[in-house]
Amino acid sequence: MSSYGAESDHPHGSYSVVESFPDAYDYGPGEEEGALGSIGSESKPRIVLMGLRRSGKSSISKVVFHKLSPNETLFLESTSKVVKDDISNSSFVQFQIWDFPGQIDFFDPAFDSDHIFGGCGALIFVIDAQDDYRDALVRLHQTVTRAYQVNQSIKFEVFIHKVDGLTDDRKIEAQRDIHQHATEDLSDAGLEGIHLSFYLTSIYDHSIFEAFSRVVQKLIPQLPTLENLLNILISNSGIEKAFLFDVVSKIYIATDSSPVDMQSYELCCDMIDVVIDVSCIYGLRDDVDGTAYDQHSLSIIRLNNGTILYLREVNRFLALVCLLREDVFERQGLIEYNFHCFREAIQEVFDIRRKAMMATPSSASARDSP
Ligand SMILES: Nc1nc2c(ncn2[C@@H]2O[C@H](COP(=O)(O)OP(=O)(O)OP(=O)(O)O)[C@@H](O)[C@H]2O)c(=O)[nH]1
Ligand SMILES: [Mg+2]
Repeated sequence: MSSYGAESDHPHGSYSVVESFPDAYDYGPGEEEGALGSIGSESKPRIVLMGLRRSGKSSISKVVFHKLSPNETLFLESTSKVVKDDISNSSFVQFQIWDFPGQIDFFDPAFDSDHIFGGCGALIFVIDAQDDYRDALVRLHQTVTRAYQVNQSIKFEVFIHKVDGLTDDRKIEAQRDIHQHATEDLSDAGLEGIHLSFYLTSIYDHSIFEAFSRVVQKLIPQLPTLENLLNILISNSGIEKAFLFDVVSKIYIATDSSPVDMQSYELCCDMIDVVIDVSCIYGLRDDVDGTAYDQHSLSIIRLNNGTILYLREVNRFLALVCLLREDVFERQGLIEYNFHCFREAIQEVFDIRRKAMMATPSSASARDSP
C-alpha cells in the first residue's frame, strides 16, 4: 500500500472525519436522518425478507447491515414478530428491511398484505438449500402470488441460501431444480408474467453481499446514470473494473457494464476492510486538525500479479474501488483527473435528487413504482 488517508479527531479512531465515512460501522437501530434529510420511514423503499423458519433471514440482515460475524448468527433467536430496520446510511441506499418470522400465516386476518406488499420494492425469499426445500417451494409460490395480487411492481428475488455446505455440482443442481419448480408452479397458475431472480448465497463468503448489491441496485432509480458514468470513467482511464461502493455495507450500488466476477468483487471488499482497519488503528495517532482524511485521500494496493487496486473516496458514504493493470497506472495523472470529473458528476446526481426530494417529500414513495 503506498498511501492512504487517516483521520484524527474521532474518539474511536474510525474512518469518519470531515465529510468522510460515517462515525460507526454499524447502522444502529431505528430511524436515522439520511443525507437527504428526513424522509418518512414509511415512504422509503422497502425490502421484505421472507422464507421458512431457520432459513437464514435474520442472519442475512445482521451480517450485511450490522457487521455481525457469520459464526455469531448461530446464537440468533428465532424471530417472533416483524423486525423493521431502517438502513439510511447513504443517500442512495436508503431503505427499510422488514425481517419476517418464518411461521407467518397468510390466512391470519391480522396479516395485512395490502400494507406489507403495497409499499414493497423487493421481496427476498430465502430458501435453505441444505434442507429439503419442497415446503419452501410451496411457501414461495403462496408468497409470490399473494404479493403480486397486491403489488405488481415488486421485484421477486429468491436467495438459494446456505450454499456453503454444498459442492459446486449440487449448487448448480439446486438452482436448476428450484428455478424449474418455481417457474412451473407459476405458469401452472397462469402467472407467467411474474419474473423471479435467483441467487446462490451464503453468509460465510461474499456471495450474500453480491446478491444484496444486485437487489438494492434494482431499487436505485439513478442506476443507469451511475453505470454510464462508470463506463465513461473506465474507458477513458484504462481501468479494468470499477465499483461504486457503499462503504459501510460493502454493497456496490453500481458497476461498469463489464461482467462482475466474484474474485474482483472480493478483492475490492477486502480492500475496503484493509483501509478501514488501518484507519481505525492508526487514525488516532494523526493529530493534524482532523483534515488528514479528506477528498484527496486515496489508497493504492499493488498485487504481485501486476494488478493495482485503487480506492478513492467519492463522498461521505461512497467509495470508488477499481482494478487496473500496473502499466496503465503510469498515467496516474490522467486517472486522477478523470476521477475528479467523475466525482463532480456523482455530486450533481446527488444534488438533483436532493432538490427533488426537498421539493416533494412524498416523491420518495414514487420510487416504488417501476
Ligand atoms: N451454513 C450456513 N448457515 C447459515 C447461513 N445463514 C444462516 N445460517 C444459520 O441458520 C440458522 C437460522 O438462522 P436465522 O437467521 O435465525 O433464520 P431465520 O430465517 O431468521 O429464522 P426465523 O426467524 O425462525 O424465521 C442459524 O443457526 C444461522 O447460523 C449460511 O449462509 N450458511
Ligand atoms: Mg429470524
